[in-house]
Amino acid sequence: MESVQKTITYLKTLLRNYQYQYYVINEPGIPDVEYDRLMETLRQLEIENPNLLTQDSPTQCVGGSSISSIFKPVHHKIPMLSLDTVSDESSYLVFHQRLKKRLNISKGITLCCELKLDGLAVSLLYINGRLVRASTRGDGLVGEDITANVRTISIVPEYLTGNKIPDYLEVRGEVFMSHAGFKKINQTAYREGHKIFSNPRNAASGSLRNLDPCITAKRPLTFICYGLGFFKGRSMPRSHIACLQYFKAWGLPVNDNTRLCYSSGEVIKFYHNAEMKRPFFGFDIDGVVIKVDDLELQKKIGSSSRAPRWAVAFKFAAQEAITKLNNVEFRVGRTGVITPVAQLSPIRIAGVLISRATLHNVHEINRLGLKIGNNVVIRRAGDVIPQIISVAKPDVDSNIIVKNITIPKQCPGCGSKIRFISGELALRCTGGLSCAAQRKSVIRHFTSRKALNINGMGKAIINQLVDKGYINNPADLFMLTIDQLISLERVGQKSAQNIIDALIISKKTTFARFIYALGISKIGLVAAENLASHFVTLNFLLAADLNALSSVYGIGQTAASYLKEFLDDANNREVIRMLVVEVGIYW
Ligand code: I6G
Repeated sequence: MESVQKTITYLKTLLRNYQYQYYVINEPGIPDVEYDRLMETLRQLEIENPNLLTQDSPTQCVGGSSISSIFKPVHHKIPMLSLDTVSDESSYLVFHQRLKKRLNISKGITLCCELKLDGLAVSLLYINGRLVRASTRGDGLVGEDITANVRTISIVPEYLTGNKIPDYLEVRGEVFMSHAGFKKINQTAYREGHKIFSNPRNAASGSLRNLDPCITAKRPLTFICYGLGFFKGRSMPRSHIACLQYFKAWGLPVNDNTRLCYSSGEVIKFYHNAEMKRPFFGFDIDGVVIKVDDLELQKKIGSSSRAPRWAVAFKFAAQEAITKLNNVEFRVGRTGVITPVAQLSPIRIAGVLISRATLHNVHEINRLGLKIGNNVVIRRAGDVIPQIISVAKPDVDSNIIVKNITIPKQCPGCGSKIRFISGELALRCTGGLSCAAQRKSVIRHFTSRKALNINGMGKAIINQLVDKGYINNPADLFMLTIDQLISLERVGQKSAQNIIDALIISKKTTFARFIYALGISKIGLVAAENLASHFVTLNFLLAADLNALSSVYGIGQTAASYLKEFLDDANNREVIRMLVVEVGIYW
């Protein structure tokens, strides 16, 4: 018993600490999924040991806190509650059955289903149709006065429009940031050397709870209403959906994806449909919210001190988890860009086993302060490649041994020098056509349709030819023998002969296709055509200096410098010589 009490006390302290980090200082210490898990553990322990349940437990309170002394306090006339959550169909069905039991009905209940936006709950107060105050949820009873900041959100009307506006209307909703807005402010923050936000919610929260409304005004915040608070001065409709329709008629933004459902089956269908459309909304949602539509019935069912009993958040499977960073591997792409790839202790996120995550570039390693051995927060959003969001706060396992990540000086594929391209924050191998790591993709590009268009030379064949050591660069293709081709899997006499014929035909090409086929970074077909018509002969192109290259129409400084570097490389020159002199490519 004593040890259960200790665990409960420990969990309460831990959760309060995380609530402070999340709601007050806007720096989530752990992913939502971990937070939810700790909360659920505490809730279970309290159910099993009801004598240890106290009213100040995080399980009994609304998540946010009004500890901040920066903004004026606002006392909510009606508490701004949180929502209970379910995260699978069977838990939802339990909620649905409980509703029916509470209402003592066997027939269907009308439920209003909405998207659950991942933003910040905000209350707007309109008196005689004019916005007079906006506040955060805070601890549910007392929030923060953020009126000046909310006034900068253009979608929030200063005056309501339309008819029959109540004298006193409190509207509740979510302030959030779209994916496009988030990308834009992080690009600006990066350019100006400011802090990068880790996700749109974090960006919305930081922007909204900012002391300077001029800064908030520059942030692309938006808002959607989801409910009614206190109101006076006219009779309101009888249902939640009708409230939303009134809001809309008064010029307040509402979400058009809201639907009425009449059975648990329809609700589950709505949930799966929203989950499917999730990557396309353009903003983050973390589930759907199901509410009893009839306001009288809502009243009848009532609320706990924390959440209404007539609503539930049906959350999507977690997209985040914590795992260990075991190593960072540096991989070479076709154009020589070297990308750090995180090797992780395998972990399942939304049913998919994850053991790798992209780190984009070396700057990302510094930005995240990553070290090998760190526990890291992984996010897998939609079909996007998993990413490392942050280093997890080592609250339990603080004795972990970590090791710095060494940035290689030589290409892991060919040992050539690596160059740091500051404009792109990228590492790039200077080995060009001779780099083993780039070999297969370089040759694949060379044979592709818009390049030399070598029929029958598919990916599987190229992979086998490189693996067997028959070819190392594009020029070697033309030295292949029928016997070598026949020795490959699924290549017979006839297809081998077809490949040889295609190689012969491909020797007659155009200067532009030849330039493009070399696979130089930033030199696509259009750039290659411009270069070909400008220089006309290979000799002129090979002799051009940086100035001459960048004077070509459509060739910028970056493309010119890649081109120059490529053409100056002795290995690349040798492959070009072999292609023209020994193979006899012509145009
Ligand atoms: O936090 C919330 C997000 C969305 C909500 C909510 C909601 O409806 C779409 N609805 C209620 C009733 C509450 N919180 C308390």
